[in-house]
Amino acid sequence: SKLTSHSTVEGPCRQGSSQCGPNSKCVEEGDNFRCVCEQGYEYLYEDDVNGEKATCLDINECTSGRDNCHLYAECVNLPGSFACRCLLGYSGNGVNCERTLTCNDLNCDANAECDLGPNGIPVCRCKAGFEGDGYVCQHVGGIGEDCRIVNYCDSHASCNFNPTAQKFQCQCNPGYTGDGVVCIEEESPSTCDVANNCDENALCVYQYGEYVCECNSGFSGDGYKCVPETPVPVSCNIENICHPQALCVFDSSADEYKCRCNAGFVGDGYQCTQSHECNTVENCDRNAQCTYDSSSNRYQCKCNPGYSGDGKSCQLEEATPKFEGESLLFAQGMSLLQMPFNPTRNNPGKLVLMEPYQTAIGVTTDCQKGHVYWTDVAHRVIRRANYDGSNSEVFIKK
Ligand SMILES: [Ca+2]
Repeated sequence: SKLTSHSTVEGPCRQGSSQCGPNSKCVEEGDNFRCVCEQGYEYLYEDDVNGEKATCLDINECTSGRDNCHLYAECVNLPGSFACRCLLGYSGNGVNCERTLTCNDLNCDANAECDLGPNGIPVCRCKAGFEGDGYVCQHVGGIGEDCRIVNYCDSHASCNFNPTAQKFQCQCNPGYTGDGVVCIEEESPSTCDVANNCDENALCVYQYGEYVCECNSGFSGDGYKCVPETPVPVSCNIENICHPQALCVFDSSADEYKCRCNAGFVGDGYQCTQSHECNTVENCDRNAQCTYDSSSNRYQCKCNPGYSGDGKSCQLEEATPKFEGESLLFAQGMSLLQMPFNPTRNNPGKLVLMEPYQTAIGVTTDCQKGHVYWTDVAHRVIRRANYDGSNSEVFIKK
């Protein structure tokens, strides 16, 4: 037994322990040993004259995010460990912190006071002369108690000396009635014969033992406020007042029966006219589309691109020549002239241009560009000008 007790002490750590630095412990591994940092410490390796040397340093759990303190707690770093402490206004073990109640958090009765209890927890306590849980406190004693000691009178009452009872008692203020602890406003005795408070479209009449306001005929209301009666319109489910091209249907949103024009007709149900809008009638040309026109808030037929018309009839568009009136353009010697097919006194025809010494023949026009071309055989060139004769120029030289 002596040997066995010695064997542990005589293991590798017997010598090795002295080589382990502060905050570390020796761990045996077979015939060898190893220095291991104690819990809460970690190795810091640094270069030494003898090579690499390891020391064990405290882990700062607070700054390294290894703590489990509550959001409303502060973390305190300690050698080898850490601690959590709830912030001011919070209580708990630091891992769990709850807001500490204050007197402001409680809704004590007006006749109660708030104190901090033995655990620092606030408590409502009824004031002297009152009893209850602190949230509802009632006066102890009752009517007849001297109201100078505890004023339990209503807010519409005062504590007065009652000569009959020979003590101070609560007494309702003028205009209020009650025992002084509970006072209610006295009802105004003024009826319309005194107060003259009926609506201008009402009369004050004596009825069933009292004066009351009554609206004049043609008006409805309580007599103090009267409004003109509006004639109740006949509902179409009682009397058929709808247009022949309409049906009487129940409108659940308005909670009443309403006339509604049949499909293909538009109107308020009392007057319906045939709709020509293409969303109800397919009346567009086959080369048109029914589109919604936001400017007129209507559906309208619109000819497809390349077609023109009102949408109900669309024609293929063709490149229309730009003829300037119905006239004949011709050359005569040095001149180009324009002559209407039906000359009048005001429009007898005109000289378009004259080029000196030219002999113009073979006049033709480019109606797309509005040009007139002709040959000047005297100069052996082809010339060009605008329809009105302006910008006359040689187009092709000889
Ligand atoms: Ca620590």
